[in-house]
Amino acid sequence: MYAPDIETASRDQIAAVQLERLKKIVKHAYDNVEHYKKSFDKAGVRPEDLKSLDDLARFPFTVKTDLRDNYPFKLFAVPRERLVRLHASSGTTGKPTVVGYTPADISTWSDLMARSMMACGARPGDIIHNAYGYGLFTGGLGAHYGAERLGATVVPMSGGNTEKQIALIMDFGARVLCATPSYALNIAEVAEKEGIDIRKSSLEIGIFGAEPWGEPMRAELDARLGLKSVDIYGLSEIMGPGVASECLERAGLHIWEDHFLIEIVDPETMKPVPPGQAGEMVLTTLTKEALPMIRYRTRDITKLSIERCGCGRTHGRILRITGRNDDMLIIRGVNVYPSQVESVMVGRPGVSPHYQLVVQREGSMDTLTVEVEAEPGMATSQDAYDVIAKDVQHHVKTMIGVTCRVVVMAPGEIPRSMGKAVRVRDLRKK
Ligand code: DLL
Repeated sequence: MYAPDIETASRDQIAAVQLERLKKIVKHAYDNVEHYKKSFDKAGVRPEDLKSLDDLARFPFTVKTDLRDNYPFKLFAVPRERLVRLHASSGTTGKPTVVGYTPADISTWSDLMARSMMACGARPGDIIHNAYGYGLFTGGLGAHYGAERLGATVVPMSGGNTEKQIALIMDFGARVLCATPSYALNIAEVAEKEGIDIRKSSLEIGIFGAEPWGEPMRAELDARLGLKSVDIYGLSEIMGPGVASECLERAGLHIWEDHFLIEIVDPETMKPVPPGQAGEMVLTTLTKEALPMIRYRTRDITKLSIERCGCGRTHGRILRITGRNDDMLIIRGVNVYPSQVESVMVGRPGVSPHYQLVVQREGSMDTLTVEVEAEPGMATSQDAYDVIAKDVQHHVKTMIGVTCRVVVMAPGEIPRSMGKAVRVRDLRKK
């Protein structure tokens, strides 16, 4: 077990570190960012009002549109010249969300990624094959710097060129694979097609994140890649990957509370939910210089547990993120998360774990079509496909209560992801 002092500090020690850092960061934001000055003044609160961690609840939330409204650089708390890196997320509409880092921010991020990777089972001296996309997305460079900080040898592959990825994994002897779960599945599938038994490779650990995935997908990835899949979470607005990560217990993701203060709130009332109940995760950065985020509404739904983990770490654990508020589809009044459909699909006989949901409006009715793919080697007759369609339709109905149309496609017909998979085509918005 690896756990430097702060990872096993008592809850009181963690709270003391948090309060000291929180006071500083709130003042830093107020003094240097016009947006925070205005919003705190409007809410009638000042940094000096922060006497305990609970006092944070008096401060206003920050939301994604605040980043867009202050595009590109107006939320930065340091002069632009002090930034050494920018990242951005494309977003589906409008301007991208821009984030920036000082040298100290990059160093903290590297530390936390190294800490996360260590918790996931990576070790100094490992070869880490990094298939997260490099570029404006934080996954590639985040994992890269973390792997170097850990003392590993990083292979900076980025996404795509899957045959070559497989060849290099086999030739170099990577022990750790970093990728989105959907791309990891793609790697497994291409290896199988090429007749390469990647389960016999040197891979032992998969550090997978950046999109929702569930236990059935974990079992699938463990089996098809012959490794132990571990979940890592993060978001650009707060830092990038490494905000939280599982340890080898695989029982929730440790959120690194010496750098992030977590609240779980009811997304309707914005009041804290009772302990152990699910709600929206709100995060405050405690150490970010360039882009301090005070009470940022992540839109991610989870639960927090502060019970001590079997690994000995004391930092609270969040439950796997099953979906974002924004991803939730409302179909004929029923709330549907793509991840619920995924849990129906993965491991179901006859279908492969690739799928897309197509939502349309016919007259005043929403319709849901689930596009699935027949497993390679299945009979391709219409009769065989009808049996699959009926089976999937029945299980989706049982799981989420919505009757859907199921279209069975031939193996390989659903687009494969190189990064985050596109699971939904909502044609109602057009
Ligand atoms: O996805 C950072 C990242 C890179 C995390 C690599 C892990 C590995 P963004 O592109 O800003 O940053 O997207 C952040 O992705 O709010 C979640 O909705 C979702 N997400 C990230 N990790 C997970 C995960 C990166 N492990 C958004 N499980 C977040 C479920 C995740 N959803």
